[in-house]
Amino acid sequence: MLPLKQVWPEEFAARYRAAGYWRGETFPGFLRARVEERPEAEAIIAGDVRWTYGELWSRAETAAAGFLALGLRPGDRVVVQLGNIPEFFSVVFGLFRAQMVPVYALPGHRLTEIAHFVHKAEAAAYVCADRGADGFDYRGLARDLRAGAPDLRQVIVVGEAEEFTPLAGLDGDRSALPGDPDPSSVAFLQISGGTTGLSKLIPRTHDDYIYSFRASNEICGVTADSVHLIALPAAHNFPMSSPGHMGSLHAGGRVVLAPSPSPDICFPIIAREKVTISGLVPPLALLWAQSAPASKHDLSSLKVLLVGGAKLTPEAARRVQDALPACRLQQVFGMAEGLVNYTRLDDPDSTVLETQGRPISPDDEVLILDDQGNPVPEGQPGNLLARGPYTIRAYHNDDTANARSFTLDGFYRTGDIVCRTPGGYLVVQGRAGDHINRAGEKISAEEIEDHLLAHPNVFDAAVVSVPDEYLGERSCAFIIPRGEKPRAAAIKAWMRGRAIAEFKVPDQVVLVDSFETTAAGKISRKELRARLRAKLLAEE
Ligand code: J2J
Repeated sequence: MLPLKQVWPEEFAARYRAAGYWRGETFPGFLRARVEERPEAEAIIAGDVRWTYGELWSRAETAAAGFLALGLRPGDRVVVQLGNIPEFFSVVFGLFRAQMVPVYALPGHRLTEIAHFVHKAEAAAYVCADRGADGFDYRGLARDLRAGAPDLRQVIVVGEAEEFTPLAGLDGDRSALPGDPDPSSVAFLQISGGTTGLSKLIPRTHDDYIYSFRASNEICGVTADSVHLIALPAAHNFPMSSPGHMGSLHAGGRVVLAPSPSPDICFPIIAREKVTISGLVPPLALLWAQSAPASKHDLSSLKVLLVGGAKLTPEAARRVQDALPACRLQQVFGMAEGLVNYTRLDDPDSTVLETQGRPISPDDEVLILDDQGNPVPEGQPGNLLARGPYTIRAYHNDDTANARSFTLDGFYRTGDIVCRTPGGYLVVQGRAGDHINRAGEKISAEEIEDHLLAHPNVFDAAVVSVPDEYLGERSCAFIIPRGEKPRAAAIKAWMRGRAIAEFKVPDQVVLVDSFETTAAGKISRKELRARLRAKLLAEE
């Protein structure tokens, strides 16, 4: 099994420790500390379920002992695909406690993506729910997964397990549990938005990740009194760490789970639990803003609303701020690879409305370069690169991506085009690469083109992003047919049959005779996609 590592050169690691960013804390270590301080304080709330810190810890230890009893070992990777349910927390803290490594999948992922994570992480186990909030049966997925992944030793199911191992039945000898992990070791694998091809795995260490949400807590005002509503999928990096549920648990606050981010589900929860902070992607923030003024629910407890994952335009930001006057809007521009920027709670309105914030850390190094690698003049757009105490230096097991995504001196090429204001705030202008940011869900054009090319009646395919009033961006697939001309609806239905996340199915399919690339001959895919997008926009 390939070892997990994330290595900063020693001089950097020493600097980050000396500055107090990396304090040697670990996931099991910080949760145990909160339990010792206030075992009866509420940690996780979901509907009628309320777990105290003591109960969360006890459930995590039971799960941890159970994982060991099943034959799983410290260091084993475990793909976790759970929605916003309390067991998400007993499972991941159980894995941390047993020194196992969660690989975070989103509830929307299907067999194709899960099989890729299992393969790439060399996972020993898969944890899922019996059914998702949308009714999807993950046991069927698990069956297909197992058939194609003989090394997957265990499938553990929350709920009705059928032939698999039920989480509720897990138990074992707690005295067999290992001590706390090395804080510089990899705690989990997060997944990348996937600019090219399939998602890459992002190894994050205890030290670096805990620093990112501890510092985020300070920036977002999270304390033991905070009540944090998790409306986005808990496994996503934004609701996990910016400042996220992990931030709230670190602070000893309450985490409230919403089964869906819609206002009709979330507003009653905000009123009932006196929620103080939440995070949303821009389309959802606009939906909340639209519903808030006429809502019969008391939303006055909500003091901070973080919005990020995709660009929030100044006009949209104004709408959100106006609709929730008692609540401070905070823009957040982050990435699972590391760098996170926030507008600050005491920033003037113009900064909050018009920028995507500035980095968390004084030691976040940010470069804005032209395509030749030279710094652009201040205020001009350029490619954003980042290096710092919580930005990775490499993906797991992917030399090709590493060569492309990191400079020799360790900067991560974010793929984002940004400008920097004189005050050091970043304004996102777009993407250098070809991915579609569909309401915060990142879709790689290349990955979707690959699927389309597997269709017998597709000669060639190019997938582009198109501006969309609600989603921010939507996907459009241009297809040159061969043989019998397929219908657009049939292509979409066929894509659904590829067992991929629904958000990856092209929103629009356009059949064309050719891509009209001229005699000038070969052009890059990137150039081709740009031309097709321009043509579509000109015709609209
Ligand atoms: C424009 N683009 C944005 C923003 C992310 C906090 C917040 C978000 C993420 C996230 C995250 C954007 N305006 N405000 O992990 O901790 C786009 C950029 C970026 C990519 C990263 C967090 N906020 N983006 O969205 O790994 O293109 O993380 O590089 O999913 O989302 O996507 P992801």
